[in-house]
Amino acid sequence: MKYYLTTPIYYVNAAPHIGHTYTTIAADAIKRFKRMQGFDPVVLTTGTDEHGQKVERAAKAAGKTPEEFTTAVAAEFRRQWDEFGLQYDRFVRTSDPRHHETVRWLFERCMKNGHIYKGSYTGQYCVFDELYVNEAKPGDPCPDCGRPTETVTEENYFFKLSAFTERLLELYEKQPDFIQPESRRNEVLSFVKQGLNDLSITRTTIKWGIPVPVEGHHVFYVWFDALIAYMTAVKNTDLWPADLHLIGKEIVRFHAIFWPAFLWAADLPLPKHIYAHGWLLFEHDKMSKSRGNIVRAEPIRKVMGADALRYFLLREIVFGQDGSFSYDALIGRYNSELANGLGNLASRTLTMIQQYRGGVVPAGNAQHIQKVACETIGATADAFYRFEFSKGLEAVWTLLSAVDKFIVEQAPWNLAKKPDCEAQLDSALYAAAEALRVATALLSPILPESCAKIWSQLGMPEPLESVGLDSLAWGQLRAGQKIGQIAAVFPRIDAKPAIEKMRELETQVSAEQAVLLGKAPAVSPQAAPAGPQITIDDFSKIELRVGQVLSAERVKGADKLLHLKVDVAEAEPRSIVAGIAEAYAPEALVGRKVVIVANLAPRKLRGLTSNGMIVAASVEGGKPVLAGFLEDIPVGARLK
Ligand code: ME8
Repeated sequence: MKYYLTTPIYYVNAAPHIGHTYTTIAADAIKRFKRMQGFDPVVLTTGTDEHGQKVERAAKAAGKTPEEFTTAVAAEFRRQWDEFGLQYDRFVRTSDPRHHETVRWLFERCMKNGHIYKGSYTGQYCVFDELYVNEAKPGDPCPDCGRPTETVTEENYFFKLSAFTERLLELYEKQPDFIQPESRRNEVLSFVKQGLNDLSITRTTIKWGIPVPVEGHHVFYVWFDALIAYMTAVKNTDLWPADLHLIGKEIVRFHAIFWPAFLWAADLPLPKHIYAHGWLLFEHDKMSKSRGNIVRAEPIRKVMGADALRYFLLREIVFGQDGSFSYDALIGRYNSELANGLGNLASRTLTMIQQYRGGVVPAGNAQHIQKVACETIGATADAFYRFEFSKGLEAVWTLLSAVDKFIVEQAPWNLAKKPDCEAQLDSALYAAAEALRVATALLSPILPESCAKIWSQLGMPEPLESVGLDSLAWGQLRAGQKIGQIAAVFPRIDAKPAIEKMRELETQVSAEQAVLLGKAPAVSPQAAPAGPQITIDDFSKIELRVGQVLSAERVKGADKLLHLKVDVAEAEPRSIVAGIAEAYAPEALVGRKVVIVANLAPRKLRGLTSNGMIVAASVEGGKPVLAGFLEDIPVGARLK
């Protein structure tokens, strides 16, 4: 039976960050697990969402045509997924002519069935989110991103979404697992219960999009265009409908409301499940390109390996809920659970087989470990089946700890010294190796690269990918099997240098991405202007301190300025006016830690006192980016 799953089709107005990697890693893990469950073929689609005003503007800013720009960024997404070993089968780009064809085909089917009409629309539009903001008045900010909305009047084609309200409610009722997890289903349900408005699905104000049949001056609204990419990827195959759309929670309404309605209107089958996972947070805020608080996955892969990040993301965060990323937590889990846990058990077990049995797996058994292993197979499979990765991994670690304890109790190093304990030693070694084999098979969807290494060190003759969940059972490790070459799979990592290296690479990768997106000119470090040198005493005159933004608002009549209240651990918060309004929405700054120059003489700006300065970096013609910290640091701390 086939299984077709998708990730979102990512926007190309920013390069990939760890949030995109998170979804794609989860999708890859699900794909591998489904294969283990016996689905065949299992097909994963990912890709890039390339149309719309945001992309048009980004391309222009980069001095490229939209085609050149989107091709470069799409290639960067692909490169990242390839280097991460993520097994996508289709990479769909919405600028591909084959996709244009599918969109027009679907539109015409909806039109023929009477679900589309022509009308005109005047309203507020958020260019950043590509969304009309209902009920907003001119000048109102976008409720999602806080950026100012623009007033637009357009002749549009409308989709009769309102006509699908009842049918959607019935769908959620009859198929409670259509939207998962439950919290997201409830959110969609209460939204739809309020009634739906018709949806404008074409634009005349935008050029970079798919032209509407007959009316070439209209292009399709990006969400009508983007959702259909899931179908383009598998057109002319029997893979549709999708079994799963895996997405982040902020786009659940588009998937759970618009998409089924479009498909019904075109008489096409619906996807079976939509799973909206939570957000990856950094410094308590959603990690996102607009907030500028992103971490990239590439430096982590280069320093710690792809599996380290896969493990961390799927173990640390309860899938479906929000969770935080930090370098300390990443290295902490790696060292205690991968290096000291799985890695140590593997090398210990294999080394003992090498030492005491000449590298040949002995025959034997241990009832207690067999029982725990059998329970673990059931518990892990059950959890992974429900995408409860963290719970499934926890179950495997229960087995690993049981085996660790068992080895300590059995003390094979003592048994090996006693000739009458041969059989007991055989049993201890067999049980440990067999438990390791079971754990490795179960972990393979999450840790594919490392599990393949352990598998070959165990000397398993069949490929790891051929292990099916149904047939995975205790006792399949063959006595007499020769183990392979032993090597450490998860060497311990020294936190401080590793974090420093990742930070250094982060700066490098972000500079490379800025060049790719045309946000910064390519500069080599040597080319940076040297400037006059200062002494340490000169530097110490500048009092740099950690502050935390308590409130932020726009300054009337000044597009670039924000008025901030910043806590610097003094009796009163500081009032600071900063020229960062074009780069940051005020509400995105509240709670954020910043660096301020605390001893700058106060000055007046637009009638407001600015007592200090916020430190930000920028390149010629680019937007300012606030200086910040990857670890927590108390307010008021001095930078030296
Ligand atoms: O929304 N935490 O594209 P996008 C977790 N083009 N996941 C995150 C994340 C974070 N901080 N940041 C991003 C779009 N993601 C549309 C989709 S689909 C037909 C069109 C992941 O580039 C998560 O999967 O903004 C989220 O839904 C997606 O990237 C948004 O990617």
